[in-house]
Amino acid sequence: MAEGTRHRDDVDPVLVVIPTYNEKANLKPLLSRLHATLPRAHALVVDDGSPDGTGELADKLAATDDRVHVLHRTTKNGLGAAYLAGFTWGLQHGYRTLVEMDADGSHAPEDLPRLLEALRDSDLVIGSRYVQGGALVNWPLRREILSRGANLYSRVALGVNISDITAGFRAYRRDVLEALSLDEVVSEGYCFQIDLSWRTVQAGFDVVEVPITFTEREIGESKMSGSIVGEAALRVAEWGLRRRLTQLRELRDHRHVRKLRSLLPW
Ligand SMILES: Nc1nc2c(ncn2[C@@H]2O[C@H](COP(=O)(O)OP(=O)(O)OP(=O)(O)O)[C@@H](O)[C@H]2O)c(=O)[nH]1
Ligand SMILES: [Mg+2]
Repeated sequence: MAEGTRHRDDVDPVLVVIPTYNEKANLKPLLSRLHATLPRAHALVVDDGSPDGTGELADKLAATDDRVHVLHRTTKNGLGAAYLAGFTWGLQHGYRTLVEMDADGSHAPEDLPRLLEALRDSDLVIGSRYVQGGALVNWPLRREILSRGANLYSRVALGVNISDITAGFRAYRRDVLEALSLDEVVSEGYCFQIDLSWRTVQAGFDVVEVPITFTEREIGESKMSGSIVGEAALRVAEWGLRRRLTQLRELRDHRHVRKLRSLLPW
């Protein structure tokens, strides 16, 4: 990257929102890697009362590092609610760039400068596993099939040209988040990622994907569940149907206009 095009996080720090639930062993190494890559980046840990003490560890780290902030929530309310709380905090505190990143090490902070670079010419940058150059490390085949299936399903239902719409490593410009009526978002699991992408596309913002290497977590447990998959399947079907209905209505109105025009003498 040329010096002149490097993200100026010294003058305008990005906020990296990191939702956590039982990520005690992962948090410190992740923040170290983040700050080794982007020394001025701010991190906001959004912890849902992790029983393993992740929240307390985050407080300890924040006490000696001005770049680390913590938001405590009392109950485990899902990834979506944690991100919404984090975004609200970030917007209130004036950050102009807000990043989503998992705490489990699946998203490499070393990829972040490329995401931020791409954000200079777009509104949302998605770190994608499924564009040319993207990669998966140690992901079980069944997880890959589920993820690719969810992406294909969303692509067909919503008609959006995004290869990795469920990806959770992303950078948003604040204007996008301000425009999206976040208070209406109720998606909880990875459906949250599809939901925000869909809203961003519908609002007319530019979405760009950059390749990332996604690495399966080494420590801790996945929070993926059947209900998370079910939520995404149902909601995406509903949005897809709404989209088709709107298209049909537009087609009907268009036909009416053409018919009326054909009746006019001029
Ligand atoms: N605050 C909060 N964080 C959560 C919640 N559920 C998951 N997370 C965090 O969100 C990130 C992604 O969760 P994972 O368990 O890795 O889920 P995933 O990445 O979809 O699934 P895997 O690929 O199996 O790891 C991690 O940092 C989790 O700690 C939640 O209910 N509240
Ligand atoms: Mg994960």
